[in-house]
Order: sequence, then C-alpha cells, then structure tokens
Amino acid sequence: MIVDQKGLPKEIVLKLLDEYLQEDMNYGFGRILGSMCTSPHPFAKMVYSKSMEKNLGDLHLFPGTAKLEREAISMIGSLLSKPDAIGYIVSGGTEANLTALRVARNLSKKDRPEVIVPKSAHFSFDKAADLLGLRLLKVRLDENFQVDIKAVKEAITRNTVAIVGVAGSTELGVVDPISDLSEIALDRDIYLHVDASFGGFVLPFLRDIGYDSPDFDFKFKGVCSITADPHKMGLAPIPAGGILFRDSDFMSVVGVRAPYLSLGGVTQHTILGTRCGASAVAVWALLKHMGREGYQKVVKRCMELTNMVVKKVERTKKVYPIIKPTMNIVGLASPSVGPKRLADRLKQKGWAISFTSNYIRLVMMPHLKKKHILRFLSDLEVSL
Ligand code: 0PR
Repeated sequence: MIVDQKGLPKEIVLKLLDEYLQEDMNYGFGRILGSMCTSPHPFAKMVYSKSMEKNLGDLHLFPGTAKLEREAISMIGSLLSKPDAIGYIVSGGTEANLTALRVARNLSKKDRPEVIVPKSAHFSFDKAADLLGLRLLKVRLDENFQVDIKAVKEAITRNTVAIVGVAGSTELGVVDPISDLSEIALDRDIYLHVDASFGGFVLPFLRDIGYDSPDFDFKFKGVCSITADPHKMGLAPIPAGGILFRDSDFMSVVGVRAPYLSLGGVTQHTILGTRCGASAVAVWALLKHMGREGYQKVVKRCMELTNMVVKKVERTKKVYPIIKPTMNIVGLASPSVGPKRLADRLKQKGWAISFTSNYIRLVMMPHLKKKHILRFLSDLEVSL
C-alpha cells in the first residue's frame, strides 16, 4: 500500500476504516472472557480525547499535566498503603516492570545481575531480562500456585539484584506470599518488586468489600516498587500502566540528562521520552470521579460473576475450578475434553477465552453481565 498523491475525503476514509474495524471483537458484545482489559470508562475517554497533545516528556510545557501525574500516582499510592510513593503513569505493565528492574539492576552495580521470579510471572519479565542483560531465574510454585519460598531462598546468589512477587498472576490471579518475600528481601538486602499489574486495582477494593484479600503492598517494608495498571481493572483507556517506588532515592540511579530541554535542561527517569499526558490526565480524572466506592462496586460485580461461575460449574461435575479464585480470574479444568479442544469449541460458538496446558481461563471483567455468563455456561455445558 502506498500513500496516495491526493488525499481521500473523510467519509471514504471512515468507510474504509469500518471494513477493517468490523473484524475486531467488541467488549460490549459480552463475548470476551479472556482479556484483562475492558471498555474504558466513558468519562475517561472524554477527558483523554481532550488532552491528546499533552506531553509528559516536556514538563516545562505541561506543568499542569505533570502535577496531575504526581497526584494520580499519589492516589494509586494511597490504595497501596503509600500516598507519598513516587512514580509514573507509563504505557503498561511491561514498561512498568522494565522500569522497576532497571532501577534494581542499576542500584546493585553487579557485573552478572540475576533476578528471581516465580514461574507464574508474566512474560514481560523475559523482555525486561533481555533488554537489561539480566539472568532470569524462574522458581517453582507450591501446590497453591504461589511462589515456593524455599525455592526463592535457594535461588539467591551473590549476583541476585532483585526478587519479584506477583500479586494477581496472569493465569490464575494468585497472590504470592509477599510478607515472606519482604522478610527475605530485608534480611538479605535485596530489592523486591511486586507485580500487581492486574491485582493493584482489585485487591485493595476486595478488602474494602469484606473479602479475605491478602496483603501485598508497601505495608511490607521490603517492597521497593509496585506495578499497578489503570488500563486493566482501573477502567482507563490504553495506554495506562503504573509504576510506583517507595521513595525518590530509587530514581537517582536511572536519571538521564536532557540538556537542551527548557532552561538548563531536565533529568528524565522514564524509559520513554515523549510520553502520553492524556493517559495521566484520564487516570487522575477517573480516580477522582470513581472514588474508592466506585471501584468497590466494579470489583463487587466482577466477583459476583466469578462466584456464580464457580458455583454453577461445580454442579456440572465435568468441569472444576483449578483453585478457589482470589480475584476475578477462574481456571477451569475439564478432564473429559482437553483445554485446547474445549477452547476451540467455545470459539466456534463465538467466545474469546484463553487456555493453558491444563485449564481454560476466564477473566470476569467489568464489561461482562450476568446474562452473558449464563449464556456462556450453557454453551460450556454442551461443549463438554
Ligand atoms: N504483569 C502481569 C501480571 C500481567 O498480567 C500483564 C499483562 C503484564 C504484567 C503486562 O502488562 P501490559 O500488557 O499492560 O504490558 N497481562 C495480560 C496478558 O498477558 C495482558 C493482556 C490484556 C492480554 C488484554 C490480552 C488482552 O486482551 O494476558
């Protein structure tokens, strides 16, 4: 395809666009059960679309947006027991995890840096390891799919620069024993990063509404940084990830001077230069508009759907949850039909779900309603 010499009228371009975009799935149809993203909140979309020229890479042009980013981080920090946390609204969990490991590596000044992650860690850590020249040690999980603490201790060497704990694993929503990891980190003086990319906007509200939700955040003194992404359960438009650090000292090892920017230059601590200010503006506006109560309601609804799935599948006797869900993610094993075959059959019926080698995986996101899940469960039953 080439760029035409003469441009096309907007109506024609829009028609052409539609031909492509109608191939995409739509959250509103209630058929997407395998995604950690959802339809952004309409208010956030409105605010975002008004702020698209904002560039957080040039703070002197956009000091108001910079202030909003700081406040957005402080509000997320308040959900994670640290309103004075320092951090950035980044492009997503991948960049957030990369940023954290960059800080950990630079702090340690080791020649052959190693990072310990649970086997359940998201593949963004493989990317970070590749980019940062880290050796990644993936340690086993216990019978609850949490990282095995003994295995973490055994994996520590004099080259260890960081330990990672996951608070809401991608596949099953499991929370690692962050309290134990924190103790190890403090004891051995090792950086601890918590990936709450998904759980960061679920776990604080689960506790509020009376669920027995595990502690995972800055409450534990060993936790140096946390990933918590607004573009997952935070209802923010993509891209919006969150990286938060316990204090500003951590930033000193990743500062890069941009000498020509503004009067006398500035120091950037982020990986990206030009950064999406609209994301920070939208996250700020959403947190203000939703309040804790707004998110509590969202999480409550998602958990009601999750509990409904667990209850109904138990009756079929042909499918069962791999573990009791901690949050709104369910792994379902189906001994009579393998997960791939089952996922294929469900796909034929119009459902978008993901699967692993042992189970199909459902993520009960805010775009789903009870009627969608009931329809899914009846399709599931005839697919077994
Ligand atoms: N950490 C955890 C625990 C994650 O689950 C994810 C993404 C990341 C980090 C990386 O975040 P970004 O994708 O924002 O960089 N987890 C989802 C997954 O891999 C991402 C996703 C979301 C995939 C929506 C598909 C989809 O439709 O499943």
